Amino acid sequence: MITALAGGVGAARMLRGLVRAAPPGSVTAIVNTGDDTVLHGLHVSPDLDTVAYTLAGWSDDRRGWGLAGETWTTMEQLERLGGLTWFRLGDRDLATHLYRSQRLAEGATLSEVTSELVSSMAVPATLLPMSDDPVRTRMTLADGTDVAFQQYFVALGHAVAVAAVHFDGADVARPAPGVLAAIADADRIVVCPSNPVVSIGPILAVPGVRAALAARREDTVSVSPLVGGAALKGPADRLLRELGHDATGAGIASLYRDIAATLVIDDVDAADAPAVTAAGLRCIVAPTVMHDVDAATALARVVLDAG
Ligand code: FO1
Repeated sequence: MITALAGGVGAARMLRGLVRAAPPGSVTAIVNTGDDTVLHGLHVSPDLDTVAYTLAGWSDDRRGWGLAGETWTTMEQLERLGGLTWFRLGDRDLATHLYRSQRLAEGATLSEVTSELVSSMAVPATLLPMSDDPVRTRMTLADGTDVAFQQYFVALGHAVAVAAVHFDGADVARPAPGVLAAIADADRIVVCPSNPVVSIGPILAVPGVRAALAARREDTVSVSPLVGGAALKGPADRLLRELGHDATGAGIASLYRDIAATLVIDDVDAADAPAVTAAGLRCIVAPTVMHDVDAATALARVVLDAG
């Protein structure tokens, strides 16, 4: 059984490789919900949807989120009405938010709704929200203002300096059903190449999760989301530096030291290996850029074979 900690795009690509490299039905992803937001009265779970769409083969890989072949007529009409359109919801993507919001209004939990969507999309993995309780990532910007994650990531295009990150609700959130068991029972645990601060961080902030992972440290392999000190997509490197960490393999190693015994870094960062080892993690140097499914599958094999 493989359990993966997952955020958005990088994790979705890693999971696509893991699903191909591991036995059928053996992959469980614990997915970040700190990016979740309510817009137009609809509950949107970006990372759950990005992972589900990617594993279902429905995703628009170029855009990195949402559905392939998407149309935007509802957004165009909403524009005419003077509605909220900075967060783009495609016509087909809206169906997911309508389904999830209706089921939540009926009293279903996020886990139950996720399980229903996974089976209707025939997603070849188990997807668990990190929690069924609301946890919302918020950014304190360098100028002191406090904004919700999507405001930072989309409305501001994450082109602003961050002074602090916090996860509203994390202190009273409970791991979703199956999360602690997926950690305790896994043969291998993978920390996917997601943003360590705002994608993996919220998962670790759910009480009980970090301790459960620490107990499985020896069986946990983490994959750096940085290549040559930069994130392939999103603000991971800048965020790390703004929050006082090094945007290097050693910086990632220091963040994951208590939960993972191994860190995989890209070939271009091979010179970082001694610093990763010095930080107390075994370092594996391998190609980590998953430009296609075969590359993702090769990386998944590196992670699964990291004995
Ligand atoms: N990202 C954007 O940069 N612009 C958008 O308009 C946008 C809309 C959107 C709608 C649904 C969804 O599931 C994701 C969406 N994203 C958008 C990506 C989203 O902000 C990120 O996937 C995560 O929150 C960070 O990984």
